[in-house]
Amino acid sequence: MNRPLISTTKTSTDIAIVNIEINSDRLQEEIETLANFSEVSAPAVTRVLFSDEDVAARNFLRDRCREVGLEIREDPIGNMFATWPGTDRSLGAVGTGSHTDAIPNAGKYDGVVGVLGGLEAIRALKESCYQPRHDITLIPFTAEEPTRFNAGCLGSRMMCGAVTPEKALSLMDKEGVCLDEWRNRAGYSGDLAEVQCREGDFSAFVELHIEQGPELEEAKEDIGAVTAIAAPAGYGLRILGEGGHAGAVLMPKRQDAFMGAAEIALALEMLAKNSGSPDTVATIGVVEVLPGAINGIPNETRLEIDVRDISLESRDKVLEDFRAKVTEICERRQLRQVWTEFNCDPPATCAPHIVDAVETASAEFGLKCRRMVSRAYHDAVFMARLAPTAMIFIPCYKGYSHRPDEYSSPQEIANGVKVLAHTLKTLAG
Ligand code: HGY
Ligand code: MN
Ligand code: MN
Repeated sequence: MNRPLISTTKTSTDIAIVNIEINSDRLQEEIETLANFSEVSAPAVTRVLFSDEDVAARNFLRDRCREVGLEIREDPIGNMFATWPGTDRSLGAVGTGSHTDAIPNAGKYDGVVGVLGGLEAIRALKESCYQPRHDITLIPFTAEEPTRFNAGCLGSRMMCGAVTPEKALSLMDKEGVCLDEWRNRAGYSGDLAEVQCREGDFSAFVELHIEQGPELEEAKEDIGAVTAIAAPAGYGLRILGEGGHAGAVLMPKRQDAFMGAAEIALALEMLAKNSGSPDTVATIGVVEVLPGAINGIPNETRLEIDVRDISLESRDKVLEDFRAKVTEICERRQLRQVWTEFNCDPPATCAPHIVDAVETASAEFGLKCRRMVSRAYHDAVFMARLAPTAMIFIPCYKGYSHRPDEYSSPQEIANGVKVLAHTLKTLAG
């Protein structure tokens, strides 16, 4: 049972928490404003790395952080660091944040709740006259989504050294435009080596995010204290065969690159379903068939493959079996296979003391909290390599995400923000 809304000011619905006010109306207004920076019309949101819409969103965010009096720094890849100085600046910062980029035709809450909610948590703490010992830094990370370069969490990967400046500079989008060109267009330059953080820069990191799954809503619980984050693996796979005339080449003579890819796709689904782990998921979200003519036998099919599991072992077993299956299908059909690895990361384990702090904060506000895993990946996966890290989940409608009808209510979001504010206060001393 949530605490009743306590409205202490005439103009907005406030949720007072432990003598701190979350201004839910202000936060909702900002979420709606940010959603307008989109390549497509509402309710869908498309905001791809370094696009005009992404740059407009960054400008909006920078202004809102400045209005709160936060110190703003942006690194050469576009990660933003909006800092509330602590009384002892020699201590590692307590970080919070998420992302504002969005895949095509997504919703308006994925990532945004953690960025604007993080800003609201800082404002609420400031307005309560609390003064942290550690710096508290809000980080809108660059490119959490893989849309532009097939590299998810690019900003946080570079911060923890999981992607080198050389590797980053080699990235190119589907139109052949390289990372440097895109970041310069967005107003970023400088030595990418400066992106990597030093040991001790952060003492903790906690990310607020919508669950992107149905568990909390189905269990009628308010908060998820995340204990582990799934291990993502992403690959490009080109299947190469022989093209030809759709009418003239008889079936026994064909080396059809699409039919082979279709058999490979179904084999992947079968392996994921029969992996023995309920957490194994496999997706082929991008398929390109060449030459792309109704009467031309495909000579090439390009697949983009995403395989995940909370258990590294079961994920890697599925990948191993899948490679073997691809080889068997290609040999039988006289096709060739060309792989590109986009990423293959270990899962992240959340810091027990921060998970405890999330549970304590939830109890403080009379919110129901459950420990759970994250099946989506997040920047927290890479921040966990820099500092003790955890995540706070809030429910979202039917678990929908990466689609225009993604939704979390103002109350659900405010619950998450107040638990975040309380957790930041615990971590920042
Ligand atoms: O794909 C993911 O898990 C994240 O939403 N980028
Ligand atoms: Mn996402
Ligand atoms: Mn996200």
